[in-house]
Amino acid sequence: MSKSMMTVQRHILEQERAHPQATGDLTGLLWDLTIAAKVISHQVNRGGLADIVGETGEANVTGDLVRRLDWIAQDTIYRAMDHGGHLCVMVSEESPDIIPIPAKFPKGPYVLLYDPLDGSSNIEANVSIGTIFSVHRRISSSGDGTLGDCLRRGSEQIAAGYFLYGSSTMIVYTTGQGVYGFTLEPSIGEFILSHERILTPPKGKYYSINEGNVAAWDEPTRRYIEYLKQKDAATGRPYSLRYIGSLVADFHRTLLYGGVFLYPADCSNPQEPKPKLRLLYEVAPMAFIMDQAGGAATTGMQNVLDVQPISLHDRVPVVMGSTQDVRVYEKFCADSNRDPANPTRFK
Ligand code: P6P
Repeated sequence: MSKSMMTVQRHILEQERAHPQATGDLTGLLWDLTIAAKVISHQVNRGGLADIVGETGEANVTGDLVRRLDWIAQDTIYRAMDHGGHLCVMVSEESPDIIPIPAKFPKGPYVLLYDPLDGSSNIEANVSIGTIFSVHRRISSSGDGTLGDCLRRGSEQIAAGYFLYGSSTMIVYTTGQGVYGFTLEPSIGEFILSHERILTPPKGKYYSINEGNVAAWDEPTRRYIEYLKQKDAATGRPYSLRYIGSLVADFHRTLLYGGVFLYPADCSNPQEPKPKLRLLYEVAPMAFIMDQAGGAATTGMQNVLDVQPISLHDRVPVVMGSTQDVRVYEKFCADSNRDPANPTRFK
C-alpha cells in the first residue's frame, strides 16, 4: 500500500504479521485505542466551545486538579477498552488502584497503562496535549489481571505510544519494530502514515527543561545545563531552550528534532529527592519510544527501562533524547557522585 494510503489500522496489522505467534489481540487493542483517541480529539478541539474545560474541583490520586476533559478522556478510554477481550486489567493516572475488566466481559492477554490526558492544564491556552499509553503482556495465568501484571519494567513493554492533540491529531507508536507516526485526516476519520520510521538525531541543539526550578536542581543537572549554554564545539553556538510544559508536546519535538528533555527531581531537600513524572504511564512508554528511535532515556544513574516499579504511581527523574546528549548528562552524574577521597567509590 502506498505511504499516502497507509492507515494506522493496516500498519498495525502488518506489524502483527511480523509476530507469527500473534493472536490479533494487540491489533484489536491498538485499533480500539485509536477510536478512543478520535473521540477525545473531537472533545479537545471543541474545548472552550463545549464548556468542558475548567476544573471539576476534585484532585486525582497524584494530587493534580482533575479537569473536566481529564475525566472525559478517562471515561472515553475506559469504555472503549473494557469490552474488547484484549485486556485483563488497566491502570490510569486518574485511578488510585488497578482497574479490573468487568466480569461480564472476556479477559485478554494484555495490560494497558495510560495517562488519559497529559498536560490538560494547558488546554485553555490551546497548547498541544496528549494521551500516553503502555502495553504489557500479562504474567498471571488467567482470570482477573493482578497488581503484579502492572508493576513491570519498561524493558518488558510490548507496545507504547502517544496521541498528540495539537494543530493536527497524531498517533506515534512502536511495537518494538521502530517508531511510526500517523496524522488524522479529519475528512475521512483515518490516521494516515506521515512519519515512516522516526529516528532521533544522535546529537541535537535544543534542551527542554523548566528553568524556573533551577534552585531545586541537583549539582549534576545544574552543571550540565550550564555546559549546554556554552558554545558547542560542533556548531559554535549554545543549545537553545524550548519548553512548553506539556510532556507529549515537549517529547514529540525532542523525538523529531533531537536534543534533550529533562525533568529532574526536586532536590530542595537532598535527603528526599522528589521527582514529578510518573514511571508506568508517562516515562516508561516515552523511554521505549525514544529507545526505538535510536535515542536514550536515563534517570541519571540508570536506564529508565530497567527501573523496577514498586507502586502504580511511582515517579522518576528523567533525561531523554539524543543519545550523545543523554550520555554527556550521565557522565556529569557519574563524575559528581565520585567521592573525591576515593574516586573509585560513589557517595
Ligand atoms: P512543570 C503536565 O502537568 C505535566 O505532567 C507534563 O505534561 C509536563 O511535562 C510537566 O507536568 C510540566 O511540569 O512543573 O514544568 O509545569
